[in-house]
Amino acid sequence: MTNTASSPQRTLVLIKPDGVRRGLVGEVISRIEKKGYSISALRMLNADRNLLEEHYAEHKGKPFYEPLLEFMTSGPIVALIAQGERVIEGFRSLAGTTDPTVAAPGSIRGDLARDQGTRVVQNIVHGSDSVESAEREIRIFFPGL
Ligand code: DAT
Ligand code: MG
Repeated sequence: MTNTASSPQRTLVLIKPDGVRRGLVGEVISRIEKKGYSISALRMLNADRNLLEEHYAEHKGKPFYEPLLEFMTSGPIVALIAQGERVIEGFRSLAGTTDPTVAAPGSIRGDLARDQGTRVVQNIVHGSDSVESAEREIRIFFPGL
């Protein structure tokens, strides 16, 4: 067989401060691994505002933008790169829809999160939504990778 395989698709996953506070780092990583994706980089950090402004640039000006930055700087987060065929849509499916109240049971957000009555939705994880976003976000959290 000729080697026509391209490099595997990558996505940026963040385990947000609510996930870390609640001790769900292992649970989230376990779901990614059990699905069959591999983790090629991993770090825990206290994200500063500048980094998050870059990451969430598309949401600037929205009513939940300031609460989102405040929430994301409220404690440590875990950033990781997951890879595999169609991992971008695969992880978004594992994560479930943005609103945890209606995210499908079986998904990370559907099983592990709910509305906390806060101005920003707290939903455990972030996952890139396109190849362009994934590569842009990976450069922010893992410069050089
Ligand atoms: P996702 O994280 O599912 O890609 P997004 O990129 O639209 O969702 O928004 C980023 C985060 O901001 C999301 O995970 C939770 C929060 N958020 C989004 N829409 C919101 C809303 N209408 N009210 C409050 N928080 C919101
Ligand atoms: Mg998004």
